[in-house]
Amino acid sequence: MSANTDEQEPREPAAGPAPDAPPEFHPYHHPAAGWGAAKSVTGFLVRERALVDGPRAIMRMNHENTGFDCPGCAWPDDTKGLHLDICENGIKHVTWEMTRKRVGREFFAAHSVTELAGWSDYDLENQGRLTEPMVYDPDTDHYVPITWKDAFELVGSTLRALDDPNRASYYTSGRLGNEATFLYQLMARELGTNNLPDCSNMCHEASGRALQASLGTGKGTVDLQDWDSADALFILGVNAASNAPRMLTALAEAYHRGAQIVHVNPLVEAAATRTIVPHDFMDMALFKSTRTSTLNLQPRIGGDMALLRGMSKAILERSASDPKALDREFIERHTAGFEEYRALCEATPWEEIEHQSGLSRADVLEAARVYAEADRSIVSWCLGLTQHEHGVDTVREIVNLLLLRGNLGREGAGPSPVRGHSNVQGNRTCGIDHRPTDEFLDRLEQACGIEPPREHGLDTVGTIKAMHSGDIEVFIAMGGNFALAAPDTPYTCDALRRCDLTVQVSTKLNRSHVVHGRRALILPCLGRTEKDHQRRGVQSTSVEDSMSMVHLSVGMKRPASGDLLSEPAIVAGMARAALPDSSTPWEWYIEDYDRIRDTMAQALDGFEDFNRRVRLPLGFRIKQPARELVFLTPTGRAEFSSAALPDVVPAPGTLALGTMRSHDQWNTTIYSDNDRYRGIKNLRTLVFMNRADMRERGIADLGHVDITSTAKDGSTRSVKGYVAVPYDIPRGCAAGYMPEMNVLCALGDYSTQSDQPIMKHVKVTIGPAA
Ligand SMILES: Nc1nc2c(c(=O)[nH]1)N[C@H]1C(S)=C(S)[C@@H](COP(=O)(O)OP(=O)(O)OC[C@H]3O[C@@H](n4cnc5c(=O)[nH]c(N)nc54)[C@H](O)[C@@H]3O)O[C@H]1N2
Ligand SMILES: Nc1nc2c(c(=O)[nH]1)N[C@H]1C(S)=C(S)[C@@H](COP(=O)(O)OP(=O)(O)OC[C@H]3O[C@@H](n4cnc5c(=O)[nH]c(N)nc54)[C@H](O)[C@@H]3O)O[C@H]1N2
Ligand SMILES: [Mo]
Repeated sequence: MSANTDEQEPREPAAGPAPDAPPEFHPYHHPAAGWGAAKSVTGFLVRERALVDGPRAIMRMNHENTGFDCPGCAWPDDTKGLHLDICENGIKHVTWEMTRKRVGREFFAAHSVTELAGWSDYDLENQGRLTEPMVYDPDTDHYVPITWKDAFELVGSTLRALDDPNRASYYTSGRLGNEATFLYQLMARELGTNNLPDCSNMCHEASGRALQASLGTGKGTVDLQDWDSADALFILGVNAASNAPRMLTALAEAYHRGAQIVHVNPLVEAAATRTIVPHDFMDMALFKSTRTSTLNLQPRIGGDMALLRGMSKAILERSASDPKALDREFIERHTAGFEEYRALCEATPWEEIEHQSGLSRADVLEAARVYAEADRSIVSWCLGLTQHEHGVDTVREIVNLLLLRGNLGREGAGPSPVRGHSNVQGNRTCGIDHRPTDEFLDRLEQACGIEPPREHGLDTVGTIKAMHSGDIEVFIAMGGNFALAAPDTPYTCDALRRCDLTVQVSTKLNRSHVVHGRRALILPCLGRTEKDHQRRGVQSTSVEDSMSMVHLSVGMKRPASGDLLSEPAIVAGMARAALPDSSTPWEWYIEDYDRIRDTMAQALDGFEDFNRRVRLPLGFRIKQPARELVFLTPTGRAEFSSAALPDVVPAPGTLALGTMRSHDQWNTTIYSDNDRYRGIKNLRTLVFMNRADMRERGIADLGHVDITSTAKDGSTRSVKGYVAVPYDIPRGCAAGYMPEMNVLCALGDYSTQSDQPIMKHVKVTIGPAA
């Protein structure tokens, strides 16, 4: 390991920790969760030196309005309120925030930004919690302390000096609570812009647009009770055991009561096998596992829409002899566009459905049979369906299938997207939207006495383009790790570096602090686990889960440092400095968040009587018109869509690559180089491939490969020296980890339907390493 220095291309710093042992590859045969998870958690608590605080915090997580909301994912809390509904990854996520390690001024004095830029992402975050505001000093290339007052004044004076408010962009990562969210969008709009990109632009934008177009509401319609009473659950494109582990409980319970559970995923993920229910101590003690699947289908990447179309076709064929196959009354009374859709399904040949889905006709018919025989069906999905060119059409095809059998607006039935960040859904509800509706803006205008801009703003991709061209000069991020989460890493980093000012409101150090504008601020904030003291006492914030339940989250820990501010207070500080004459009572709002909620109750649809209802034991559910069979669509009905099937089959010699998370990471936060359920230890720079595809390319098992993507505009991007891991994945498909593989995703390759970057269907060639 010596002589290879000068001539080598500069390599991107690794995302994960430097491995302390060689990589290992062993197929995983144990149930999901259970003792493997318990062992992993204990090791993690020890490493983070949180053995005392960790378990105490966990007992306070997700409890009826007395604890804090688990920041791990957006799966709803168990409404029975009886047992401790926790999971391995939620514990890891909370512990990561509660670490005793600190990053203070001494740390920044000791390490220049250029030096830090060479560190791995793991090492950056692993330094611990940020403790005081810092400003970049270009003369010394170090971050140096700055007072909150001066930091706010730097933001304020820079924003005031812009010749056009649209030269600033305000990013949100989905951790932000509702109250801070509301103030943040208010600040942007009072300043005069709708430039409000968010992580949802990379996540579930397609789901929102599809559901809005079909049903007139951009959210799922089911809740956890519906999950408890469905006869069939269809789970598409989600790695639940890692990314929504509390879903395992719902799956195991469904299996016990005899429900059908169909998983649709190019990979057979751990949640599609067996689980030991995480909180069931008896099951844990007895090693008793439960099946979590009755049928697994492995379509090709992007093949879901063809599968769904095939299921509809089968249902329609079946209806010729089985009058109960279709819910004709529902179709007649509540939908529009059925005849056109029926004709389209009939005209789509089975050969095309097989070719595009990568499944046999028998498999498609089997899925359709399960669907036809269930009285109540839920279809649930995540990124495997949304991060595609045709994500919107695919989610609309889910709705088509549900409508055929009236699986909407009744118990145990309906669409159920699994959202990502714990409050990403609440962010949108509370105004983070670069394309706000006029109704929303009218109410905001009335409730807050501002004149919001009407022109649509920039989303994530649009912001990166505008930073690059110089149209955006100021970039403010409420949380997240924009540099690494966004596509086309070098391009995005270049875009950030062209800004005049970048501001990161964060809990931990990350890549977006060392890739910054000409001037840069790091503003450290309280985490969700921490007590938020304001003038009128300890404050709570609210969040909304995947199933539209809004409830309070109250921190209980002493803050990581005495110099942290809450996110609402940071927004208010920036806003007052940028808008000295504003008649919005920024300081008054921060004294007591009930005051923010009173304004939100006036401004936001569904938030009437907010302060009272959010304090009900389980909070409240935002009303869902579609659930009541009220469709706010142009026809006033649920609308079938009739989109042509896209061609998703890779061209000869190429593969479709999906980028995804390992078990041991939270988006850009990497906990280790392991991916337990996929049998990987100590390696992240790998690509899962079908062995036949490897043979065809002369790639040995665990051989080194170079991967090159070709963008829509013909440009190419590469990663080199990855390890090819033979895996049970359909031919023509490959998979590997984000954020390392974001360098392969061209910024211009976003869906024309959703504007979402195409992160699950990257066109690549893979060959032995040069
Ligand atoms: N522990 C943990 N929890 C998390 C996160 C985390 O990073 N760590 N991230 C959070 C966030 S922000 C989000 S958005 C969610 C993400 O949750 P997921 O959607 O589970 O995220 P990914 O890891 O991207 O996994 C996508 C899954 O889709 C499958 N897939 C890929 N392409 C296709 C396809 O064409 N069709 C089908 N049917 N499946 C496909 C992959 O095999 C994989 O199982 O999780 C949230 N929860
Ligand atoms: N190739 C590829 N790229 C992807 C994806 C993919 O599947 N493939 N998935 C996309 C998706 S779904 C998403 S959601 C994005 C994620 O994009 P982001 O939300 O931007 O990224 P995260 O990694 O979740 O952000 C982690 C950082 O958040 C900060 N943080 C943590 N807690 C708090 C808090 O309480 N307050 C504040 N202010 N900051 C906090 C910490 O500093 C931490 O370093 O990535 C997207 N990128
Ligand atoms: Mo996400």
